[in-house]
Amino acid sequence: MKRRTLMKSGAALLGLSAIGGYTFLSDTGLCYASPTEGFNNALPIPQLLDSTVTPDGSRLFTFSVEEGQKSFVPGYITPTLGYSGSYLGPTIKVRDGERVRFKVENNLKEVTTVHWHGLHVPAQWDGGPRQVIKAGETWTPDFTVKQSAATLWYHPHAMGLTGEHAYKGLAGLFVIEDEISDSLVIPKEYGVDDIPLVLQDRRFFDDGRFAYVQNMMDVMHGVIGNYMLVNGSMWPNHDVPRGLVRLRVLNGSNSSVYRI
Ligand SMILES: [Cu+2]
Repeated sequence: MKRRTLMKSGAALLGLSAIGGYTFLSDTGLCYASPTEGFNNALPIPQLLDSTVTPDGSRLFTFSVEEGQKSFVPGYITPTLGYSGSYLGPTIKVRDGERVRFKVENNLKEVTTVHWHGLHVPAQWDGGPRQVIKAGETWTPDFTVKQSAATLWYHPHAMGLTGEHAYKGLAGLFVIEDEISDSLVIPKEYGVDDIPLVLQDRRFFDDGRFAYVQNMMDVMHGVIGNYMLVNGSMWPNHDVPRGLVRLRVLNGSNSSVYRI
């Protein structure tokens, strides 16, 4: 499959009209870019999160939970949430066997948590609903990575707020490498030939705000969007080097499944 085919096919989504008096932003002429037009936005590649080595040899990663805003649809500003930025978060890359520590500062006006989705961690550092980070507070998990190479992610898991926080932009990739992944003859240069693709569908109000759960259909089936984002960008394109390219695809959507 050609890379452009993959990215473009992400746009083929169900249409959605306004339900029950809510005014959603229409996708007419916007979502359904043709194969030869649109896709003029450079694909954003989440940065790798920097770390420092602490005296005990563990690696310390620091990031924050922030409010922000971003224009996804031209002409509309959307209030967002993000990790150390306005939407999504940096990619955290670690190795099997490594002891890692984090400093996570919650700059929201409400609680959140940071859940390491797919990581095998002690319950106290899992970031589930019981590991609340209050507004203005900092959380300092500390664990040893003990699992095979994988593409995982981190996102909030606060009681009653998980879906909304993720929808507004709180999600990032968590990549583990190990001796086996080192030994494989596959692309390994992050952002160059090893490219993350976070797929998300979104629905907006006609003032640009995200339209998360609005009606019983949303509650029962999950919120299905009529706009498609890849790494937080609509209609992205990206030039890749000649040869083999690795795509790490994350379905970072709240409800939708995709046929790619
Ligand atoms: Cu999860």
